[in-house]
Amino acid sequence: MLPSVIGPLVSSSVIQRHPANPVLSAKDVPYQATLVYNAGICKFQGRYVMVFRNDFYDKPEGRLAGVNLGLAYSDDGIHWTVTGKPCFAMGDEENIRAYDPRLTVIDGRCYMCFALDTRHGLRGGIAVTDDFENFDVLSLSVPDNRNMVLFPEKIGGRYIRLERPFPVYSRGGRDRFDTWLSCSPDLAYWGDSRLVFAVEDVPFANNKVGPAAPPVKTPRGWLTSFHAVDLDPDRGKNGWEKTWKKRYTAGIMLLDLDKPWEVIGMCKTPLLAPEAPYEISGGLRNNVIFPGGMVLEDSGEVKLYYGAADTVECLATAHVDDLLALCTSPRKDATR
Ligand code: BMA
Repeated sequence: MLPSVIGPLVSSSVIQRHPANPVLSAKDVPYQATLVYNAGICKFQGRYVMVFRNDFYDKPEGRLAGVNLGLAYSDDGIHWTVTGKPCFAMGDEENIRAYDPRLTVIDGRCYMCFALDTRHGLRGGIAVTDDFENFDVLSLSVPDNRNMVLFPEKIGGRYIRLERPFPVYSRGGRDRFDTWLSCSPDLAYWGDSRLVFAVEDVPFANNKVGPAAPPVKTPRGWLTSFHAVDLDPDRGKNGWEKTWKKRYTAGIMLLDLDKPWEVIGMCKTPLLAPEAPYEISGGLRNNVIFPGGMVLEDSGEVKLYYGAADTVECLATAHVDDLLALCTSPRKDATR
């Protein structure tokens, strides 16, 4: 049985929010922008690259006018310059909007996973680019699936992605969404799907768990962030939206290097829980932390980028050894 209410949550002491937060917001964007968040980030050709989600409104707290993906570059991963126009949008009779990009560099090419709302369901897409101007869409899943992230290298000769399908009917007609993994010979055809971990495995979730940033390789395993969602029916308004009863936290785990569907160790408390002012107030949906990018520096510093309150983009840092030391618990816990 999942708990009906999770209660207060705090962030781990090993991670620090960057004093420059938010590192990107609508005021940094030279075209129509309102909510700038849930970015994918990677190091590519000597620079940090960010592709961010931009929901633009006719006026603040007004009506959603559209969604596109913007592009920003940085030399230090902290200060960003947004280019003059959005880099990606998918809108036509069938496709409504692409959003929540995640970037992974594999063999020198940059791959972008994204969610795609369509008139017939929610699809997960994978595109490739070499210049962030031209994108080739390589695959689109059947509905409903999203939050795909690619591992940065082939494992056992196959490309691997984490993903979060939406099994509504078979999980009791409610949100009970888990994290899965699929394999591909070519990034177009996906199969050999397996469950990686479920809502029941995360003590700070009672609603859904999904992939966050693409995994980072360490000698001990794939260091992998995830998002965990709890719902509390007693929560009130919590943002511009009429009512917002969910909370999104970031978790951390380690996956086996050769069998990435095996969780070697999981931290059973949140890595980041909403606490800072830009996470808990003033946003479209407060209490949301949604990581989409993780960079491991040569110094051992890990930069974790996350959307906050579905409104701005933020950065938190930790040492890789401290993150690995958190990933100790078995996936299945006798208490749940
Ligand atoms: C998820 C996605 C994310 C969003 C989050 C919190 O389902 O829509 O884009 O950040 O909800 O609203």
